[in-house]
Amino acid sequence: TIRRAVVPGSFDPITLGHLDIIERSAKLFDEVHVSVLNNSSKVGLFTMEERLDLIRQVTSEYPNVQVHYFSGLLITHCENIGAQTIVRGLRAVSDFEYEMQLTSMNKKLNDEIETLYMMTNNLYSFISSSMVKEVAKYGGDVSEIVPIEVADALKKKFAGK
Ligand code: COD
Repeated sequence: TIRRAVVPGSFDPITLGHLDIIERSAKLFDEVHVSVLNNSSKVGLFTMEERLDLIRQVTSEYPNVQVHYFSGLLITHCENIGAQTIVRGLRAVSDFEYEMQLTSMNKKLNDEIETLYMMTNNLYSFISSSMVKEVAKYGGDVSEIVPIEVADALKKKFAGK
């Protein structure tokens, strides 16, 4: 059987922390599906099309990585694409409580689908999309914490505001 993993998230926008988890997953699984939550009640900085486009650009060197969006339940999305595993990153103890709830609920919905946690790379443990947006908004340098394509996209976003 093909080992398929889903790496789900908001990715608003993708950071080097996310990319590290995706790259490491690509070594462990036959197929990695980076799946972006389309949440109509939560307006992000980047549109869905922009997020997908940025993720596709920065993962183009990995032939086994695919990028999609999903709406509704993550578990239903995993069932639809035939993924047996969800991969999540863990940065700090503060992530743990939310992640435990998420995993427990997903287990309840379908206990055949496993969630695997990867410890953040120490270099990227402090990075979050929200901080990246805040730093970029006020003109700070984010070129060492996001891919260059994302740094450029952030500059354009905030230049136009
Ligand atoms: N280092 C390592 N990992 C990182 C880093 C970093 N610096 N930054 C982020 N990550 C990891 C996160 O821990 C996460 O695993 C992943 O990267 C994506 O991060 P985000 O912040 O973009 O993702 P979230 O937390 O917004 O994703 C939430 C989901 C989309 C998974 C969740 O809301 C969901 O599944 N929604 C659908 C509805 C559903 O099924 N809910 C669950 C049952 S109620």
